Amino acid sequence: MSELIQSSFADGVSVVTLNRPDALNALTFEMLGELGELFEQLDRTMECRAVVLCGQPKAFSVGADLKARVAEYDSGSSRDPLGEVVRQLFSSMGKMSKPVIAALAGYVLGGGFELALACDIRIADTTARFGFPEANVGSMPGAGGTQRLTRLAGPAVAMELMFGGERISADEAFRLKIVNKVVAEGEAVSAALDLGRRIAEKAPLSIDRIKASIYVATSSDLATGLEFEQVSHAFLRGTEDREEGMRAFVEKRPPKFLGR
Ligand code: CO8
Repeated sequence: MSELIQSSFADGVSVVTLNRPDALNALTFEMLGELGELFEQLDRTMECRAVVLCGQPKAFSVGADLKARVAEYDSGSSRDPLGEVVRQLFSSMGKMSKPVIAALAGYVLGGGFELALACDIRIADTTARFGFPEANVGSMPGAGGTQRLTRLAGPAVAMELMFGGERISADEAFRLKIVNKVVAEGEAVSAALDLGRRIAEKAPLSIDRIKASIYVATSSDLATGLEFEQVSHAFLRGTEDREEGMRAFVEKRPPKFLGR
């Protein structure tokens, strides 16, 4: 792994850092490929119970690297390898068995905003600024932004942000239900870590099934969602961790979950 993506692990939580500060974390093919590989690896790692994704103080990410895109990928209507990688990666995040929490500061623009929307939970500090400038350069959010933001904040909000391209503050993003929480400058990562550690204490299969059920709720009718929930609940009833959780409660001790 290059220095473009850094990661560390403690207390059941992996912290993944986008590390291209000179270009405000503009996303390149290489970075996205590495991020995808790392997420795949973390998804398979039992000890990792939650992931915090963060950037740099000045930018979570300003989106696609426009310079690289012009130089390498700008081939009109032909294949779009960056688009393919980005869509695959962002969709895979929703399918991971553990939560991905975005810790946001500075610019959260374009594809960087779409990356934040592909996370399960967003915590922003007061410096975070959100916007979709794609229409300024003759493009549009193409990495799930039109779909994920609409589901999160509704069509009118999505259209206003994507038509106008204005940047909004962290407080405004909170008011629009785009971020879960706003914290003081420089504290997004520690707030996301606190949440990650709390999640890491829970039964991992419960977290996995809750996440999957909630995603089904955002993309299906009620009957389908209720059925998925019921099947997931029935699955958990047969797990060792559920037995352990109940026993630990009765014995007044902390549970020891093994993900079985
Ligand atoms: N790509 C490459 N480099 C960038 C980008 C970018 N998107 N944004 C900033 N940089 C670079 C600058 O060129 C500059 O580098 P250098 O010093 O070598 O010239 C450095 O980062 C610092 O930038 P600025 O000096 O401009 O910093 P400012 O604080 O003055 O301004 C802004 C910051 C407002 C963020 C400004 O740089 C800007 O407007 N950047 C463009 C942002 C943008 O348009 N992003 C959207 C890109 S399109 C997109 O993300 C679509 C994703 C679709 C995914 C694929 C689906 C198919």
